[in-house]
Amino acid sequence: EQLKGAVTFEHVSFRYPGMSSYVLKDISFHVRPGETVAILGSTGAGKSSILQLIPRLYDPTEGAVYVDGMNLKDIKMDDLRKRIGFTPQESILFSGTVEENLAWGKSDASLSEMKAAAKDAQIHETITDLKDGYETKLGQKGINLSGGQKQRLSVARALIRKPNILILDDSTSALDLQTESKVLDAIDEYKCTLFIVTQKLSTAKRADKIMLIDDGKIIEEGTHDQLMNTSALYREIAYS
Ligand code: DCP
Repeated sequence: EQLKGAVTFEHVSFRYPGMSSYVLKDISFHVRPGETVAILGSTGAGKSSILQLIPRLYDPTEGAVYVDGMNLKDIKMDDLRKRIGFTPQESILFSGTVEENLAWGKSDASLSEMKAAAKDAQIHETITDLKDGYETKLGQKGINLSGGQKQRLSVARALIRKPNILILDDSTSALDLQTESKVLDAIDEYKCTLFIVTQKLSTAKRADKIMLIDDGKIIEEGTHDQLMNTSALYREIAYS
């Protein structure tokens, strides 16, 4: 409960275990509690690699990551897991009911908590329209969801724990602009620090900070208005 959600990267360089080349090169930034950070960049630039370091899926090869001034290595993994919501690029759903999938990682979640999160993620109505509602089986022995539905279910799963830090790694890419905007409006109410990988200008515009990543480095940083003024590269993305 104590985490506020400030995130600091200090000269972080990273290479995957067993690899010789660095995928992140001297990344430094500071995000204040409650800020929204949009991360943009072409494929393979290192966006996912940056975000994976926050829940400690990997540790930096050099440098350090701090949350609320504490080195991540000094925070108990259990506390991190409780306070950080992370939806990976590929939604991870398993063969089980909607309810079981939502509660994954937080087995004490109540149905009303699940419903509240599902409403925020704009997936509640889809669920109640299913044959057995929240008890509907997914996967091989059940029904298949569309890409966008899977993404919203993963977002709901992350919201259930009311995270201080929420990381959406391209997890709203399959949503139409209007639905995505509703999801982001609801997330605003959680007052969490939000990292969102996106290709959408409408999402970048909402952010307190936009980070443009290329070849493992932050090449531009600022708000939409600032970057429209200062960055030819950002303008190129904005008008494309
Ligand atoms: N990489 C790797 N091993 C992994 C994951 C990635 O060697 N397990 C490499 C591939 C890229 C670099 O790291 O050269 C950066 O990959 P990212 O997934 O971090 O890049 P992005 O998230 O920016 O790319 P995308 O938008 O395609 O997800």
